[in-house]
Order: sequence, then structure tokens, then C-alpha cells
Amino acid sequence: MAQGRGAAGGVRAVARRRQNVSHNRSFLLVVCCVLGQVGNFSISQLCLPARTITAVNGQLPGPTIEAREGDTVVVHLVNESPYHMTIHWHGIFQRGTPWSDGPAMVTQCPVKPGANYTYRFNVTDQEGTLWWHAHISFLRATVYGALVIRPRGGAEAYPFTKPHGEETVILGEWWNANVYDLQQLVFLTGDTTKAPHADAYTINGKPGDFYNCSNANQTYRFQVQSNETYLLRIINAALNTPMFFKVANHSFTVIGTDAAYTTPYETDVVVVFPGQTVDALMVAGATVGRYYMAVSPYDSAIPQGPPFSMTTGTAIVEYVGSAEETPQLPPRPEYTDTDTAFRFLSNLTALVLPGKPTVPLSVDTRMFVTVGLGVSDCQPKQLLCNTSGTTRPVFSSSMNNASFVLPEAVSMLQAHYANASAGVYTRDFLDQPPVTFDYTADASDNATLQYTTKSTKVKTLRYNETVEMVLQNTRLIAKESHPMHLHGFNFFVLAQGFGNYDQATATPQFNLVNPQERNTVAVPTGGWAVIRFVANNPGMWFMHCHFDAHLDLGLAMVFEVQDGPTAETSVPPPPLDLPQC
Ligand SMILES: *[C@@H]1O[C@H](CO)[C@@H](O)[C@H](O)[C@H]1NC(C)=O
Ligand SMILES: *[C@@H]1O[C@H](CO)[C@@H](O)[C@H](O)[C@H]1NC(C)=O
Ligand SMILES: *[C@@H]1O[C@H](CO)[C@@H](O)[C@H](O)[C@H]1NC(C)=O
Ligand SMILES: *[C@@H]1O[C@H](CO)[C@@H](O)[C@H](O)[C@H]1NC(C)=O
Ligand SMILES: *[C@@H]1O[C@H](CO)[C@@H](O)[C@H](O)[C@H]1NC(C)=O
Ligand SMILES: *[C@@H]1O[C@H](CO)[C@@H](O)[C@H](O)[C@H]1NC(C)=O
Ligand SMILES: *[C@@H]1O[C@H](CO)[C@@H](O)[C@H](O)[C@H]1NC(C)=O
Ligand SMILES: *[C@@H]1O[C@H](CO)[C@@H](O)[C@H](O)[C@H]1NC(C)=O
Ligand SMILES: *[C@@H]1O[C@H](CO)[C@@H](O)[C@H](O)[C@H]1NC(C)=O
Ligand SMILES: *[C@@H]1O[C@H](CO)[C@@H](O)[C@H](O)[C@H]1NC(C)=O
Ligand SMILES: *[C@@H]1O[C@H](CO)[C@@H](O)[C@H](O)[C@H]1NC(C)=O
Ligand SMILES: *[C@@H]1O[C@H](CO)[C@@H](O)[C@H](O)[C@H]1NC(C)=O
Ligand SMILES: [Cu+2]
Repeated sequence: MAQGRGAAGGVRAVARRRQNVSHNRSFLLVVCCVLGQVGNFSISQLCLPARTITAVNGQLPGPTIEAREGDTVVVHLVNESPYHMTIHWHGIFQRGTPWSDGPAMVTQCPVKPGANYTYRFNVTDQEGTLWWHAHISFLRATVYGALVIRPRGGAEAYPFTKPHGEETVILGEWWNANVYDLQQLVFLTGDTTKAPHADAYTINGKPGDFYNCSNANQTYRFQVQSNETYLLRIINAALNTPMFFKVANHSFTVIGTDAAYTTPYETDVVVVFPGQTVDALMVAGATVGRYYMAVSPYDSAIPQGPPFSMTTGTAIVEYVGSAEETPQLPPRPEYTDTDTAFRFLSNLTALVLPGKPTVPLSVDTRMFVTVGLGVSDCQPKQLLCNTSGTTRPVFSSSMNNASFVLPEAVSMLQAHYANASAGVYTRDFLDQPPVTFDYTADASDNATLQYTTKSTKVKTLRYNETVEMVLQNTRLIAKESHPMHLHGFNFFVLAQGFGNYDQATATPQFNLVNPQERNTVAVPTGGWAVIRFVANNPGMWFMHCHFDAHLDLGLAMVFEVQDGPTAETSVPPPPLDLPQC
């Protein structure tokens, strides 16, 4: 993989590497581009004519940012694309640096075409694999890359035997259409079927051998040495597709998720939702030969909605000394195999290490939040909305029946910092659903309950309070497993299950010993998950579904975390180069 330094000049990367010394690591990301600018990038996929895409430093995926725990990362973002841009450092806590989190209109106004912004943050108290991506429109379809955090002592200090090699494995979706235009069309019509599904699944940007195009360049290859152990850093960067991940004739030992170590977990299939990462060891212990690494979609919707692309993205794991033979293809789970998804996702536990935060046992604020789809009225800006029917025409989504819209004039963090929330957001996000109903019953799926209205609501938290949140999926429109992502924190996943949450039966199932730590939890389809986190990070923190299709429709809310008692526990002044709207 390429290192994270840009091709252009003026970039400094501090080279000293001593244990227990933190470093400044500098990166230049140039987002580009339509015509003739630095980093202009065109690509031919699926044997179609080459086309310019929005990409970083002329690469798909973009450069990997490598750091050690405790480092300071400085990223100069230069926007040479024709679109408004922001970058989110997915999973980074951003303690003390809320202005660097990146979601457009939540923590910053976008970086305009031709403008630039410098993101600065420390990578503290987390190790493993995270990633970065555009957090505006659907542009993260091609604007993404890995963010690897090794221990201060380097790979020698892993809490597992040091592997012989490491590979970043970024799963993505490829769209033949321009994704910015698709997002505009979906928004203007309110009709998600205008962007039904991706044209291919990719591994490290390449779709592999099972699409109607035989081009040697479209398959990624991993070279392995027989009997050596590899750390696969698997990232799901797809817009809307959860993935099953397999390698023919190989199995894995999962040792981390979302940059938090797990108890080693043996499996022959990895399940990874958009926003999530899985670190897994793989021993090259098969007969010398060639094996497909394969990703296939997990479609959790019941009843099934617009079809996923029922295809398989592949790469090749190639042993040194193997012949150019046809690789073995692993059997893939059924597209609707919820049992396999749940088995993997619910069996992971944290690796308890000294000094690591443990699950808080007392709770200050309890929330019960429904998550799901619905319908809304046409909004004034939805100029292509079909108003001729009798039913509400716009697909929508909501949390506790509030369908989230971003403000337009100023970012929420700027409004918070200036004590000027009026006209930007309101503090009335509910702790409970406004209507109690049978959340997961088919009979509940009626037009009355589906209806939801647009707003910009936050839940305000005191600094340092402990929050427990039950996320309850609904059956409105469809049951579906929504990957719920929280910015600014990791949370502990205490329990998860199917049907309506029942406190009496769920509480005894809570894992209060070694629950998995995540920044994105896939709430089971037609089910629930219970999470806990400590609000020890002042700022405005987005919580949302990591399917871009659902985020765009309003499946989101924001936590407003108040300042603590000291300057270190308060939102600092905005950086001087913070973009203005
Ligand atoms: C980031 O780390 C550096 C070096 O340890 C430290 O001086 C600085 O205060 C940290 N910044 C924040 C916001 O915590
Ligand atoms: C970033 O923007 C500032 C202000 O417009 C400009 O002075 C500077 O040259 C830009 N830097 C780069 C690397 O484009
Ligand atoms: C390949 O082309 C065939 C025939 O045109 C079509 O039926 C099939 O769906 C295509 N497969 C993919 C993966 O696009
Ligand atoms: C493969 O990629 C190389 C380098 O980008 C390019 O020169 C070559 O034309 C490509 N081959 C095909 C068949 O597209
Ligand atoms: C790999 O290990 C197996 C079992 O220990 C052994 O039979 C084989 O010779 C080894 N292969 C190589 C290339 O060392
Ligand atoms: C490898 O996997 C393929 C596909 O599942 C299977 O047909 C084959 O028997 C396996 N080979 C070995 C040596 O296990
Ligand atoms: C994982 O979870 C399932 C329930 O989905 C359970 O039946 C199974 O025993 C668990 N353990 C392992 C190691 O998969
Ligand atoms: C608009 O909705 C009506 C009623 O549902 C339908 O008959 C018509 O085909 C729709 N028009 C378009 C352009 O989708
Ligand atoms: C916002 O209100 C707090 C508390 O009243 C005050 O300390 C702070 O100075 C105010 N900030 C601004 C920018 O007015
Ligand atoms: C919609 O479903 C809810 C829950 O089942 C029910 O209470 C309500 O009466 C239904 N409304 C209509 C109009 O059917
Ligand atoms: C959501 O709120 C709307 C508007 O108040 C109401 O009509 C609808 O029934 C509510 N749905 C749910 C599930 O609470
Ligand atoms: C935050 O909570 C932790 C754990 O309860 C406590 O140790 C710490 O002192 C608190 N910090 C502040 C500033 O209140
Ligand atoms: Cu969703």
C-alpha cells in the first residue's frame, strides 16, 4: 500500500521512531478533480470507457494514513474537486479537537472547491484499524482510505503474536454513474429507487474476475508465503452494503474490531457492515496455490426492498511458487443469511487489558430509540418530487420519529460554541418513542405510523455522564439491520437480539464483563441492541445509520455534550482556517 504522503511538495513527515515518544505525522490529501489539476484521476472499471472520478492523491482507495498510538496527525486537505468536501476520521475520538471530526454541517462547513483546511488530531487510547472518508453527499464512494494505528512500541507490542505481514483490505462499492449526481437525483425526487444499487463490489478498489469484463488490471492480488501469518485489516467502505468476507480454504482469527482488541475468535467467515472494521489473522496454511478472497452482500431487509447487486467481488490470494491456475472460489453464505451474520456479530467480546476502560456499571441517562424507515411530505427544495399521488411520496427515515435534516447556514458545532442554537437546532430529541406500538409486527406497517416529519433535534448531555441507549429497529416499510455509527466515542455493546426489546429478559443477558467495543453496531434486523458510553468528550457528535441512502433520508441525531470544568474538558476555539459557509 502507498504511504500517506502526497506526491506534491511541502510535506513533512517526522522520521524519528522511538518508543513512548509521540510524533507529528503530516499528510497532504488532494481531492480531485475534473480537468487538468494536480492529481487528476481517471479510471476504467468493468471495461467501460475511462471516466474522471473524485479521488484523493490520484488513488482509489486513497492513501493509507499510518500512525502510532499517541501520535499527532496533521492532514492538509486541498480540495481541487468541483464539489464541496469534508473528510471524517471514522472512529477517531477527537478528544479536544471536535473541529476536526468532519461531518458536513455538524462540525464544520464544507471546504469549497479550490479551498483547503487542515485537520489536526491525536490518536490516543485506540489501536487497530480505522479509516477516513468524505462526509458529504455520496462522495465517500470514492473518497476513502485506511487509517492504521499501531501500538507505541510498533508491531512488536501487539497483544498477539506478531504476524509476518499485514494487508489492508478495503471493501467498497463501484458505481458506474456519478455518485454526486445520483445523490442529487435521490434528494430532488425523494425516491431512493433512483440509485438502486452499486454496479460492483470491490476489494482495494478492484472488482475482480466475476464481472463481465476480463481485464488483468481489475483484480487485486495478495502475495503470501506458505505457512506465514498475515494480519488482514478489513474495512467496509461501501455506501450501503453489508458484506460476507471469505477466503477459499482459509479461516481467520479475529483479534480486533473498530480499533479495539477482541478476544481471539475463530471463524471461516467475517461479517462487516459499512463503517465497521475487522482485524483478523490468516495463516497461509493451505496447499501452495491460488485462492479467491470473496465478498458478497448481506441483504437483511424483510420484506426485501430494492435489489442489491447479487454479485461477488474478488481478489486473489496467491502463494509464492504457485502456478497460474484458476483459483478456488469459496462457498458464499446466502444473501439473506441472518443466522451467520448474527452468529459472528454477537459472539465477539473485548480483550480485557490492564488500563483499558471497562463498561460503566451505573447509568445516568437511559434512552430507548426507535430506528427505521418511513415516509414524509415533499420538502420545498425537492423540486422533482411527485406530488400527484394520494400517499406521502418521499421515502424517509428517522430516530424516535424525528427525521434529521442538516442546517444550512452554519454548522451545529459553530452554533453550539457561540451559544446560538436558535434557528439551527433544538434540544428536544426524545428519550423515548413518541408513540408506543408493536415495533416489529407486520401489522404496524401502516401509513399513519410510517409518517415522519423533518427536524434538527439534539440530545444534550452533561460532561462525563453515562448514557445507555436501546436501539430498536422497526418494521415500518421494512425490517432491516441498520449499522448505527456514533462519532466521538466508542460504546460497549451489552446485548442484542430480535423482536421488541424487553428489559426484563434482556437485562440478565447484559455482558458487563467483556462486552465488545465498537463505533458502529449493526442492530439486528427487526431487533435491538443495547449500548453504553461515557460522554467524556465535549462537542457535537453525530449518530447515524452508516448506509448513506438512509443517512440522507434522515436516520440520524446529534449528541450535544456540554463542557466540563476545565479548559481541557471544554470545546476549544475554532481553528483560524475553519471553512465558513
Ligand atoms: C495532542 O498530543 C500532544 C503531544 O502529546 C499534546 O501536546 C497535545 O496537548 C494533545 N492535544 C490534545 C487536543 O489533547
Ligand atoms: C490554502 O488556502 C489559503 C487561503 O486561501 C491559501 O493562502 C493557501 O495557499 C492554500 N494552500 C494550499 C496548499 O492550497
Ligand atoms: C453479465 O452479462 C450477462 C448477459 O449480458 C448478464 O445476464 C449478467 O447479469 C451480467 N453479469 C454481471 C455480473 O454484470
Ligand atoms: C493496466 O494498467 C496499466 C497501468 O495503469 C495500464 O498502463 C494498462 O493499459 C492497463 N491495462 C489494461 C488492459 O487496461
Ligand atoms: C508448511 O507447514 C506444513 C505443516 O507443518 C509442512 O508440511 C510444509 O512443508 C510447510 N511448507 C513450507 C513451504 O514450509
Ligand atoms: C478448497 O475449497 C473448495 C471450495 O470450497 C473445495 O472444493 C476444495 O475441496 C477445498 N480444497 C481443500 C484442499 O480443502
Ligand atoms: C455464537 O452465537 C450463536 C447464537 O447466534 C450461538 O449459538 C453460538 O454457540 C455462539 N458461539 C460461537 C462460538 O459461535
Ligand atoms: C406519480 O405518482 C402517481 C401516483 O402514485 C403515479 O401514477 C405516476 O406514475 C407518478 N409519476 C412519476 C413521474 O413517477
Ligand atoms: C457561551 O456561554 C457560556 C456560558 O454562559 C460562556 O462562558 C461563553 O463565553 C459563551 N460563549 C460565547 C461565544 O458567547
Ligand atoms: C396502525 O398500526 C398501529 C399499531 O399496530 C395501530 O395501533 C393503528 O390503529 C394502525 N392505524 C391504522 C390507521 O391502521
Ligand atoms: C410520527 O409523527 C407523526 C407526526 O406527528 C405521526 O403522524 C406518526 O404517527 C408518528 N409515527 C410514529 C411511529 O411515532
Ligand atoms: C469523569 O468520570 C470519571 C469516572 O466516573 C471520574 O473518574 C472523573 O473524575 C470524572 N471527571 C470529571 C472532570 O468530572
Ligand atoms: Cu439504515
